[in-house]
Amino acid sequence: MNIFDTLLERLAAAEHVAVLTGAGVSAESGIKTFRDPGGLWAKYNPAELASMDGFMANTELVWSWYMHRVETINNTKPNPGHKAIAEMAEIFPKFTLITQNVDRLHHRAGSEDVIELHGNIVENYCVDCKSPYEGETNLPDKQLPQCEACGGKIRPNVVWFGEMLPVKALQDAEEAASTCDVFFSAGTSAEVYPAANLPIIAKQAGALLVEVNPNATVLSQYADIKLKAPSGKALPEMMDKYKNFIK
Ligand code: BV8
Ligand code: ZN
Repeated sequence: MNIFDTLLERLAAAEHVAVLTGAGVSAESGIKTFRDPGGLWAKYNPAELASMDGFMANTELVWSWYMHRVETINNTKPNPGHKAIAEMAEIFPKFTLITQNVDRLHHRAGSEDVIELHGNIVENYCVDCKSPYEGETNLPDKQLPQCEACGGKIRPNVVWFGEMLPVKALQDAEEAASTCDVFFSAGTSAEVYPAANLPIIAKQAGALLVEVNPNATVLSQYADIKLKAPSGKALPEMMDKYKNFIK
């Protein structure tokens, strides 16, 4: 039996399918990844931008970097990979979507109950009093938004390096990884922890581990099945084959 048939068989027998996504799943929507050549980090050092110290030391730089990313996201839309993942939730008996992405494209593709391990880029809050900030974010002349309650600096609601992940999100993700029958790691270099532990937890718990990535990663050696193609192509094709297979 060829490896793809194994995947279809295991999906047909699966009670619970889980998917972990990273920046690669949004690449075909035109959003740069973090570590690919020319990616978001290419120009900057992650610790410099995506960390509290980086933000407090270079507030204008970090804030304008996030505003630039919000702009890009507002001018893009979910791609067929996001849509295939939204369809998976309709087809499998139990489905869990875990994302490291902060762009909310899964939500816009119709996915519900998305576990956002690293927060999201659309919400902002005050670093001092933590009040949610609903005011204007793109102010003229590089002015920075200020908290209306206490005048504190406003930051995006993402998880920065050195910051804890939302406790419930991580717990739910680990629970899904340890109980699912098939685990997809799609569009992630699997280099950022503790998210990168999830595929290993799934594999150790006996799930079939499928990697969807045109390139090899540190996870590839553990993957039972590798779909070495862009997720916007591999996932819709897989779902089409699966729907024919279960007819
Ligand atoms: C924490 C939000 C501790 C902001 C991000 C061990 C255990 C615990 C922590 C650590 C540890 N070792 C090191 C750490 C620290 C650190 C870490 O993991 N560092 C790494 C670099 C070694 N982890 C942390 O700091 C985490 N916090 O652990 O806190 C703690 C404990 C107690 C008390 C206090 C603190 C927080 C990590 C979260 C950081 N925030 N983002 C923002 O987005 O601006 S991380 C950032 O990287 C994004 O979220 C991104 O999603 C994530 C992972 O990157 P990927 O998504 O994988 O993207 P990447 O570019 O790397 O890869 C893209 C892939 O797609 C490539 O493989 C490419 O081939 C592929 N691809 C390209 N095109 C396509 C494609 N695939 C499919 N289709 C395509 N078309
Ligand atoms: Zn405040």
